[in-house]
Amino acid sequence: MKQAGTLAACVLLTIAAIAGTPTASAQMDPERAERAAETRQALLRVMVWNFGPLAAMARDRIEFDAERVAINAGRLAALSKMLSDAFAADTRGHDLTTEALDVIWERPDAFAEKIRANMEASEALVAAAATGDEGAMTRAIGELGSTCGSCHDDFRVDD
Ligand code: ASC
Repeated sequence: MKQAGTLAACVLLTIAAIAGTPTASAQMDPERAERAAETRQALLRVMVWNFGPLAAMARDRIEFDAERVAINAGRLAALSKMLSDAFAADTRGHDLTTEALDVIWERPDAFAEKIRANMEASEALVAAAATGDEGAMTRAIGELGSTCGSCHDDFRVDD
């Protein structure tokens, strides 16, 4: 009986190891997970705050302001570099208010590639802003926005 119990425990542990299913308790305490989620949401909120006006300019919804593009582009390039650290905490298995999908931590290379594209596109916008060419800035804003959307397609809960 004791042996059967030990065998059952071994089988379960092996299944858990193969499945690689993270358990909340094995990861981090719930408060840390909640803070991690809040931090990445805050980062993305500040990114949206900086990108929003640029998207509105590119869509001709507000007046184009090259100086504002240059300022916000610089901020976005800095913020983009924080994404990988902000998502480093694997919060799978925690009960959180989040749109982050588990696939972020299941396919870290694919996620890192999305971040790399965002960093590159924000640097390209900084470069476009330095030229003072409105057309170049508008195109670079569109390309930066599409890196946001491309990541959301695969790694964020559908709206
Ligand atoms: C934004 C915003 C996003 C991106 C995305 C572009 O302004 O909040 O998530 O642009 O919509 O595809």
